[in-house]
Amino acid sequence: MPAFKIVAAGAATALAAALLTASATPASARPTALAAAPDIPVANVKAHLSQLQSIATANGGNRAHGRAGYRASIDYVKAKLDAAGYTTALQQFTSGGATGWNLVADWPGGDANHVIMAGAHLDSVTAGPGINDNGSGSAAVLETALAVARENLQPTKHLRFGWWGAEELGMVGSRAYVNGLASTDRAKIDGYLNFDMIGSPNPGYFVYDDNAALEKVFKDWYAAKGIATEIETEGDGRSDHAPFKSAGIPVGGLFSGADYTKTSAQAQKWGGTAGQAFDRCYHSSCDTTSNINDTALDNNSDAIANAIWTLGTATAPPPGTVFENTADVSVPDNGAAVTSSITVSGISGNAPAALAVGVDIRHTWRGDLVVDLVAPDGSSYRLKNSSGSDSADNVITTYTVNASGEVANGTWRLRVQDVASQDTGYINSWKLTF
Ligand code: DTR
Ligand code: CA
Ligand code: ZN
Ligand code: ZN
Repeated sequence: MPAFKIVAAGAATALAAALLTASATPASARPTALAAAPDIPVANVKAHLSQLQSIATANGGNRAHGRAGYRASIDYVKAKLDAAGYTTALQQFTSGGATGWNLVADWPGGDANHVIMAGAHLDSVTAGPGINDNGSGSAAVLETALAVARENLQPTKHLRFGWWGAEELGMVGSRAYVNGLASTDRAKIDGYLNFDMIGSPNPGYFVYDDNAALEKVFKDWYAAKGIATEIETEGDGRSDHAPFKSAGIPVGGLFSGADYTKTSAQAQKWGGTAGQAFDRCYHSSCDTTSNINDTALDNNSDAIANAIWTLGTATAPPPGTVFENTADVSVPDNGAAVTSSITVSGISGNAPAALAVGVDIRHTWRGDLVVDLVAPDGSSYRLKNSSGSDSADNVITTYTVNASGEVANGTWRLRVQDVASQDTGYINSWKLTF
């Protein structure tokens, strides 16, 4: 397994150094969080669910768009956030001839140009109280926001939370929110995390795979707890992350399953009942406070808090940051070119006019080799031409490339080709210094 790492050159703090053991494809380099997230008391999350249940019971048995139960749900969540010091705003929209509302809550502080957002739809179907779908996501996001306030977290990035209306009518509220954002404001959202059904009674642990870096935050957290996860494949676009993704905003999230059936293999790793739906009360009147698996709700709530703390307090790598790939790649003798890639992230703007490209290729008769740097947009920079007379071994040197025309973030590649027979070798490592 190749080890990819980001090390800060110069006087940068140790904070910016984070060793990432990447999966098959290098995840973006990302420094560690400033502070660890607190445990989210599942009892607090369940207390919100009890309130939402009472609201539904007092309002015709549901919390659906256009019904009194939805507005009462919004008022409950807003009151908690106002009391905790959030800046809240209600966004009104109309769907199906009925008025709906989104609730957006900003935690004061953090870099307004880099927003981390988490959200959940607060509406239910008309058939029932919608406690798992989606009181669970709404309550977990609410309790995470309240934990931010309790800890008086001072994140490096700006934290925003959203509760969406009319998701059950087709992500109407979240789409209204995204479409109402100026493009400059959309560009400031570094990531949107969606939580829709995270306490299913026969739970699975599914992670959205729309963005590798966001997916990794959740997968690493669950791996550290010894809980297996699967990629959420029930259908992209089936919840409020879809409008954000369509707008080009990186999205991630968690899901514990709906009306699909848990397989025996899944029951082996997660427990529960094979051959039964993850949530037998999906979109039904029995989606009440009895329709919740406390362990799944607790785990997912804690995973949400970890993601907010990790993503919200991460610091961008300082200038002079090195991105390195130490995986060996063999170079076929007199054959096709091979590449080794490095995914760069957290560097704003373009690459420098003097981008240092450190190369370490072990190869007898190095004159056989042609070496290029390929930028994320595919443009290529020749580092070394072949030379029939250069019989020395190995190419261990640093090239300086004027890459100021290239956006820094993205996947860079070192391309190496052996263009003469006999003499073989491999890429030992290479690195980019920004
Ligand atoms: N459409 C959601 C439930 C749902 C079904 N598949 C997924 C996948 C990911 C998130 C949510 C869902 C609803 O009924 O609210
Ligand atoms: Ca917990
Ligand atoms: Zn639903
Ligand atoms: Zn839902």
